[in-house]
Amino acid sequence: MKKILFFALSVIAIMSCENKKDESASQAKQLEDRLVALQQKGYMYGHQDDPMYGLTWEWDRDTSDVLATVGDYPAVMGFDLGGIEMGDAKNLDSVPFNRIREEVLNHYNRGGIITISWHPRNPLTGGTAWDVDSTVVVKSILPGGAQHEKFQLWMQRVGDFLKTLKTDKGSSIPVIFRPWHENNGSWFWWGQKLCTDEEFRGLWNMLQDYLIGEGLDNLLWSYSPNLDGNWTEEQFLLRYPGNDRVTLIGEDAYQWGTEEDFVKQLTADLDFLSDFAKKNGKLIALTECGYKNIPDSTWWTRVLKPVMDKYPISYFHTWRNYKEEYFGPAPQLPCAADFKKLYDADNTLFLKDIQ
Ligand code: BMA
Repeated sequence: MKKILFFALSVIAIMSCENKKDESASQAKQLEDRLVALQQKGYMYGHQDDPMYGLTWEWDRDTSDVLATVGDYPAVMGFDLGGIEMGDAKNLDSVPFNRIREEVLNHYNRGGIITISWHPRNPLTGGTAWDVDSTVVVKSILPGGAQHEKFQLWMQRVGDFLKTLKTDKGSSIPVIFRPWHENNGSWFWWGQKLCTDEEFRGLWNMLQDYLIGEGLDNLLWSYSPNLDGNWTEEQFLLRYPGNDRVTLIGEDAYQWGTEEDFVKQLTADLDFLSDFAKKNGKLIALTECGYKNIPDSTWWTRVLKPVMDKYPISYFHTWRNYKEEYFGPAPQLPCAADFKKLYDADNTLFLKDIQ
């Protein structure tokens, strides 16, 4: 009898553990399932700081250059935590963190998807994320490094903020989190020439293990290097955090040079990424993309869309619209009509398509 009772109690205990595990995995996993399902319908459009400011306005409520252009919000909205590590009230682009929290909730409530990046300051020099004078910054914050303790506090501040992203009922809001982006370039202190492959992976793991250890199970981890054009699997794997650590593989792809070069590189990368993702069961996205100030009024449908149409991407995300530096559409821009064409296409998804 005792044995039966013990067996029954053990089964109940195991089941309740399993339930807990399922529950704890559910926010990120549910978002992953949703992304997989949506990808069958097409690819979503995302925009950085969309409800915060635009070409001619800032901090208004319920305003968006994208909404004003096509009558719909982006499906994905992105926000950045740069500055949270210092305990600042506003991020590196003067966006109050309280406002980020508010807009994350607004967008989640309207059925949208959130992505968050982080441009932390340089923990060794105190400079910006773009301060690349020293090649020992990453080393200095890894365990045993002189700045390790300081960086613990920085991670804690990121974690503390992320923990506040909750619905009114108190459940965590799922977020596509993509730290240490564009790491194959050398313009951020965590970039290619600024640390070894091993140090980079150590950096990724340190942040991920910390945030997961803090109970943040609502983060869907996105690894997003920069446009490369020449990836081989061997080279890509040098800094790839691993299949157990990444759900979505993105790339940040801007046209800086000629259209031909951009299309060629983007096509090569998406060939590689879509193959790699298929083999490894991952989602892919253009986690950032664009053509600064969109000097070509037909760029969206003539250059970008034909490439995206060929690949199973989850979303493409343009950076912020800020006065002299903008990447998304706005009604007064020459590219507005073309962007509307992109919006009207069957395979592009905006908020109304995913609600
Ligand atoms: C860069 C630029 C900067 C901005 C940073 C973080 O690409 O847009 O002006 O501060 O992103 O948003």
